[in-house]
Amino acid sequence: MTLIRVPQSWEISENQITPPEAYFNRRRFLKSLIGAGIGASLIPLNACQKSSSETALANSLKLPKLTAKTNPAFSQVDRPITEEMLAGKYNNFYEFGGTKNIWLKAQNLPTDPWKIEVTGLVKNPQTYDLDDLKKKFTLEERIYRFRCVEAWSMVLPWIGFPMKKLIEAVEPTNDAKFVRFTSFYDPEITAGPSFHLGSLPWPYQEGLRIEEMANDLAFFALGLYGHDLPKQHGAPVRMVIPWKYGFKGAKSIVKVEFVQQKPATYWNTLVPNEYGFEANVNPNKPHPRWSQATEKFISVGPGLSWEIKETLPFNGYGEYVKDLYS
Ligand SMILES: Nc1nc2c(c(=O)[nH]1)N[C@H]1C(S)=C(S)[C@@H](COP(=O)(O)O)O[C@H]1N2
Ligand SMILES: [Mo]
Repeated sequence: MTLIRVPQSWEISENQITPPEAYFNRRRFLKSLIGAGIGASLIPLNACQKSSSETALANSLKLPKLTAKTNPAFSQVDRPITEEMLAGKYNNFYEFGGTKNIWLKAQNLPTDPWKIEVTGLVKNPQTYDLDDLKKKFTLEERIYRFRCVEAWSMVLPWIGFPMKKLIEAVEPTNDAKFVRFTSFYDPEITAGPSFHLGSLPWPYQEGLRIEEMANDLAFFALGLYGHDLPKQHGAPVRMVIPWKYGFKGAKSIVKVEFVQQKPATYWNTLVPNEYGFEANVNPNKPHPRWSQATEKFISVGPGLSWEIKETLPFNGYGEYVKDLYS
């Protein structure tokens, strides 16, 4: 499959964490501004690029408050919560480019108004806007471990609701076996230049077995760090599946479809031997190009550094999900 050539430029970012100097250096910073179409007005500010970048980052995280009671079952893990300024500038959101520092480009994501269509094999199809979601579902906070397939990890305080509540609301029929989740996609807005070249399988889609979606851990996040979800993290609503690799958690969800057959998913379509449909975190199953036995835990900012930690089966959530895979 010729598409396998396409990922070469991002093999680097998968294997290696970019040092912060690299993504705050002058050239890249200017390039990212130009990419976002606002370079010209900021170029005279050479002298304070780093601080204006920090300010822009802080602004991208300055969002309306969204608070909810912390679910006592998920109120802490054995690691500190990752600092917000660090999580907010180290993202994967390929619609905006293949590097980690897409936070600025992601600010182009239009999130208001937003609709999420829930459809397919259900008795009660629904279209929700964001207010509907906030009103119809009881929000809670959950502190979850987060593990990317590239072997970096964080701990993030999400605000949202369990996916099983959505299942209850729409009542899937007996034929519904899988669920397909679709991310926002508009090539005018989202595609970074290199991503126009190959025929990539946009929009980004992910899938779960319906039993996985019904597991208590599976979560829709509308917020993070006590406020609305930042655009770089997949505003205004994204999936969080803490026992699976991060790529299973599609961002900026516009559609949820209950279906009979296993849906095709983005990374699995692109590189099937590297990114399986199930993608449970598993220290004993190496990725074809690197080990998954350990991970780089990113917690303290503002500079990027990490601690090497052992990876846990199911990312530490085995007690909740073991029955799904017996
Ligand atoms: N739509 C969309 N969702 C996505 C991705 C993406 O590129 N596009 N990347 C995935 C990957 S690989 C990871 S690790 C997480 C990163 O989430 P974060 O940037 O909020 O930490 O988002 C996932 N969801
Ligand atoms: Mo990832």
